[in-house]
Amino acid sequence: MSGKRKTSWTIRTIIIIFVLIIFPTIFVSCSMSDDSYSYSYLSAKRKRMSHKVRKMFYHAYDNYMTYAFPHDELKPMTKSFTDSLSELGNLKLENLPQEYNGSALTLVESLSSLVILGNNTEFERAVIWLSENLTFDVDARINLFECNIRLLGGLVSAHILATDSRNRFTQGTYNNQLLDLAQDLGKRFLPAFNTPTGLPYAWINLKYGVMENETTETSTSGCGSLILEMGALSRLTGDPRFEYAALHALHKLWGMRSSLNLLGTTLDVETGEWIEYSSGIGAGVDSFYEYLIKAHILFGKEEYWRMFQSAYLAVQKYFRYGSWYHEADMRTGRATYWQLTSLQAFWPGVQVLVGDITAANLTHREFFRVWKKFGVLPERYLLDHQIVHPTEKYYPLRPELAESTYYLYQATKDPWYMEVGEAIVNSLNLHTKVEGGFASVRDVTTMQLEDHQHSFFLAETCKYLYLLFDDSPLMGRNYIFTTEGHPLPVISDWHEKLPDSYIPRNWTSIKIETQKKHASAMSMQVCPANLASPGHAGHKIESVCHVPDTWSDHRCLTDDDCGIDSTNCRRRSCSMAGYCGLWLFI
Ligand code: DMJ
Repeated sequence: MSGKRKTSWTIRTIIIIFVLIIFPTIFVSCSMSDDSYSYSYLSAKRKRMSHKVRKMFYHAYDNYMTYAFPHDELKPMTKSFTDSLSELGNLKLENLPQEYNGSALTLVESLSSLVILGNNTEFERAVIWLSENLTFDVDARINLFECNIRLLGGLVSAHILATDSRNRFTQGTYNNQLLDLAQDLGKRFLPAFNTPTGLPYAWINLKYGVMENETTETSTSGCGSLILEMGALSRLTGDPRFEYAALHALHKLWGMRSSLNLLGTTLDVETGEWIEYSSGIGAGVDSFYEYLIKAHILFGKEEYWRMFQSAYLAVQKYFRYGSWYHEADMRTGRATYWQLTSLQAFWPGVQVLVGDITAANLTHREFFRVWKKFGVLPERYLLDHQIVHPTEKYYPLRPELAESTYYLYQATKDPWYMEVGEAIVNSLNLHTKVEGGFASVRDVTTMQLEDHQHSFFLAETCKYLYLLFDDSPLMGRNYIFTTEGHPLPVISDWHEKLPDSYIPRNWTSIKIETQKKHASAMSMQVCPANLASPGHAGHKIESVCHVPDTWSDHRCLTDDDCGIDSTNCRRRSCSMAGYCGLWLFI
């Protein structure tokens, strides 16, 4: 080949490479990287997505009001209803009531979401209807935990929102009716605590109290996560019995922990003995951990913090395996079940509350990976075989992944979490939206649907997704969310004075140089925000949003193998050559 021909071949090859590969990637990646993180792009996205979630909420709500109200929950596929309050937690559907026509459960669960969406007119209409019609004097055996988080929590939170002048409730139309209803319900709970241990029965008949021969078996979350709602009820009514009962049960439960600071999953309320020694952070235990840290935030008591800290450290020590959490025997700490459950996805949200954001981010990322694999989260996924559990293939519109995404976005403001939220919203619309509402998924491998729209879809799933894209409704207010997503305000009046020992005397002169870069807020016992205070300017702390690339040599096959950049919290992507980075030219 002559020199001239060689040169022209080389030039031609360069032009072809440029036109076919480099130019399009420069064009695509520049427009992606500039656009995808520009302020105007993000605010347009936030607006578009919050509008989309608002539409989802009203599709679910309007259909409930049309086809199911005042019954408990909507059956969206047949446009009918189910009076499911007495079925919640009742897996074998035992002792169902003969004459029970619902408690407008989904409406109560929607109250705080209506306020967050700014729909005060509908909120007010609902409050008036409930004030005039709702009664708990019904012959129905209900699950104490479920009734507490959904009905009591929904009412207490809505009462607080109704009395908040910022919500412009029409003057004179609200006279604490929701609080009266909550107090009536709370009193009906009290007989459940009348056991030799003070641990409450899991089941109670709202009209007649504890039934004869009632089962004495309950779960850790069932008797250990009542304190937020019952504590708030006591603070609001001045009747200490609710808070006392819940706290007494919590003390008893905490006293049953093993020497490893682990608890089991089920126990006997009469004998105070464990029934199931294996436990994790998912079903039957989850909200126990959540309520320790949230009770500390809401009531300012140091003892909640101490309990939480011990429990949290034990979880990290005995359940955690990389980004995952397995189950373990409370007596030995030995791993028992290697399973991911959909409920566990709340955990990164709790970790955000204590400032362990790096760990939260890693775990959240793994849950999202499973979500993407199926389009939604399977109820149970076998980690050792990487397959869905043969009998727990369902996804009942659960909120936990959206919840953690919301917390992580609030903590990092990393736009990547909005992408996660967008993917969740799109999946829900694609797979679960039907003409009559949103249906649960019976089998995530086939996307076969089930005729049930759970009330927590309105209380939690839609709420967290909405707040992810528009947090203005809660701006300037300090709230915690109950495990059912009902906001409770953090107010100094409810805070007991913290002992001096709680706040380090040398608060402002903590030497961060001596602390490990990645040390967690738990191990330092200080809030990360304080470490980043102006007094400490100049100290470079590696960003808490950092997620390492999957492989230490930074090789990758897809974007999923790449992490979050530690310096700017941007998601790294996989180059054509197979390396993770923040590429201008992919
Ligand atoms: C909700 O009722 C609450 O979040 C509870 O703590 C766990 N399960 C559901 C939603 O999945």
